[in-house]
Amino acid sequence: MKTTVARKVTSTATVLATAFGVAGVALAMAPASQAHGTSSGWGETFLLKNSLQGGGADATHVFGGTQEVTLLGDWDGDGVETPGIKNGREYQLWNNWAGGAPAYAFTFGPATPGTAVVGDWDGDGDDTIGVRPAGTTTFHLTNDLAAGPADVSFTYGPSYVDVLSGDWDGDGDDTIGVRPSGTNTFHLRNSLTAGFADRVVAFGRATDEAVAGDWNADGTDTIALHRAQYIYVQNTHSGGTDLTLAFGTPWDALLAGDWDGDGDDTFGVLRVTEGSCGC
Ligand SMILES: [Ca+2]
Ligand SMILES: [Ca+2]
Ligand SMILES: [Ca+2]
Ligand SMILES: [Ca+2]
Repeated sequence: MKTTVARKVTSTATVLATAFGVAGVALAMAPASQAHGTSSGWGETFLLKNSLQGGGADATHVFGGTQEVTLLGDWDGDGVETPGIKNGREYQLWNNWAGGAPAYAFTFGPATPGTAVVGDWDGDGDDTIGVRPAGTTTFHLTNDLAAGPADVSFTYGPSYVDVLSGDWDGDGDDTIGVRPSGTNTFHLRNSLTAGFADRVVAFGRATDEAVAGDWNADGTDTIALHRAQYIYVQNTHSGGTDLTLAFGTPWDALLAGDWDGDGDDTFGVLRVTEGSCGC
C-alpha cells in the first residue's frame, strides 16, 4: 500500500505530559479535519511495525524536514516501501530511509496545491504518483517517476473528500477510493475512470484517520482506521473489524506499508514534535 501523510504537530509540552512509552503504528492520510499543512518543528520520526501487533516499533527513522507532504511507496518495485517528499509540484523519492540524493526528482502536475496519491496504477509492480488539485474532483496520475504529462486523468467523487488508493478488487492494479467529508462511507472505484463506486463500505466514524493496505497478504487492499491510540483493521470490505491493536499515541499520524518486503502491509506512525526554538 502507498501512503500520503498529513502531519499532526504536537507540542513538546504535550508529548512530555502524555508520554507513556509506547511506539506507534500508520493513508496514509489524515482526515482533512486533522490535517496540518506545515510544520516548523523538528523531529519528524517514523515508527514502523512489521507485524500486526502492539508493542514497540521494529524500525525508527528520522526523515524529512519542514516539507508539507510525505509520500510512501515502492518506487523501484522491490517490494519494500520507502519515503518521498512532495513540495508543491516538486517530488523527491528515495529507495531507502538513509537520505542522501533522491533516487527520483521531478516536477509533476499543476502549480496549484493538491492532494497527492500513490499507487501502482498500471499494475507493473512499482508505485508512482498522482495529484488531485485542490477544489477539483479530477485525478491526474502518472506511471513514470519523471516529469511529463499525466498518463490518466478522470473525475471521481465530490470536492470534499479524504482520498485513499488501493487494489480493492485484487486484480493487481491500484485505484482510488474516497470518503466524503463528514461521512464514514468509503466509495471504492476499481477502474481509473469516472463513474459510480464499485463498492461502498461504511466503517468507523467520520473523524477516524483512514489508511488502506493488504494486512493479510491475500492481494486485496482493505481499510484500517486510527482512533485515539487504537487501530481498527478489516480484511474484507464488510465494514466489520477483524482486528484491533494499540500502537502509538492519539497524536500520531497513521501510516501503512510493507516496510520489510515480506508481502503484507503493516502499520507505522509519523510523530511530529514541535519544539520551542525561540525564533
Ligand atoms: Ca522499494
Ligand atoms: Ca506502476
Ligand atoms: Ca485493482
Ligand atoms: Ca488483504
